[in-house]
Amino acid sequence: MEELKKQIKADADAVKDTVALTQFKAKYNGKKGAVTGLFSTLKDAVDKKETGRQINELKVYVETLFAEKETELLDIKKTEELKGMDITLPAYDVATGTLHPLTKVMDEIKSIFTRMGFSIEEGPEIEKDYYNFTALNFQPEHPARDMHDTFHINDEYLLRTHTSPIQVRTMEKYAPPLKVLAPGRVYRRDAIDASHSTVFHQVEGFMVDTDIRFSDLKGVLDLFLKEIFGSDLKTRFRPSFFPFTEPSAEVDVQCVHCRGKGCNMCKRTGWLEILGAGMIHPNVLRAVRIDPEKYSGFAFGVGVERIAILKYQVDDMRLFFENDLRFLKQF
Ligand code: 2NM
Repeated sequence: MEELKKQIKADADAVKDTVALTQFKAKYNGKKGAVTGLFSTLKDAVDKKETGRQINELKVYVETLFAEKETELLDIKKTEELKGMDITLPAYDVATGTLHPLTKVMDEIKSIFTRMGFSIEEGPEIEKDYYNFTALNFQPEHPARDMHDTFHINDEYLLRTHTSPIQVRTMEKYAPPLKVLAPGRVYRRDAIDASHSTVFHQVEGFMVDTDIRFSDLKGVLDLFLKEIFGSDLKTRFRPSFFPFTEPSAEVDVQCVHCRGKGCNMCKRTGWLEILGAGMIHPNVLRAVRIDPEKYSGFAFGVGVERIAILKYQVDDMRLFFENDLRFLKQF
């Protein structure tokens, strides 16, 4: 038995591949194997129990060596395989999408204003005439109602032409102080060309509290324009008219292209018109039951496509809506 055990060990040590390993196991534990054969000699043994135990021990010994050798051969095989490849090579690129340029600009605008303490509110695109016009101080026959042609759904409902209805809804829902940003998609019945689309995006914002002045509006918008276009650019405010603000202003920023010198983009003026703004009209505050004697506020509105066109120097607004990957991949 001792001799056989030594022989088993020597045979196992000599195994160099899986074929030899299979043969090794067959030689001892197979049907005609040497250890298997010993079991048939049991009937003639003096101490059957002890002999049986020893033979069984040999059988288990063969199995153990077989398992050890199998693991060893697998390790060798893996190491050999790795020799043939450079595991430091970078993985193949996985194709990923990109954010739409309008989403990027929208996110950037939201980020600038939330850092100034504004919260964000949204509202329905199918809106009541009341929230889109009446509550915003547009009289039934006010000429300003013609300022943007509207997609009407019926006498009561329309596609919102600006995001101002969000502000009305917000002022109805919450008491001042308020500092809110209203981003979203809006609709106007315009003829489509390089700078007009029937659907576009707006971000409006407003602030209502005791003692809000025009200087607060100037500070907030000046900071916004410097953040989004560059801190070296000046801003200017010109008098204007909106039904929902009094006084009202158009806000210009120095041309992002020539930085104020005058070029084709700014029609040699050095300035780009970028925002509308003003102090919220007392009639708007009254419509939402805020006392204009106690509270005041400012509001502003900006076109997201307009900012994206200037920031990325895109010359045709239709590119934003055509979903051409050759265009979208550039952002
Ligand atoms: C603009 C320009 C000026 C504006 C006003 C209001 C509200 F609801 F507070 F009265 N929301 N947005 C506003 C004012 C919008 O967009 C060019």
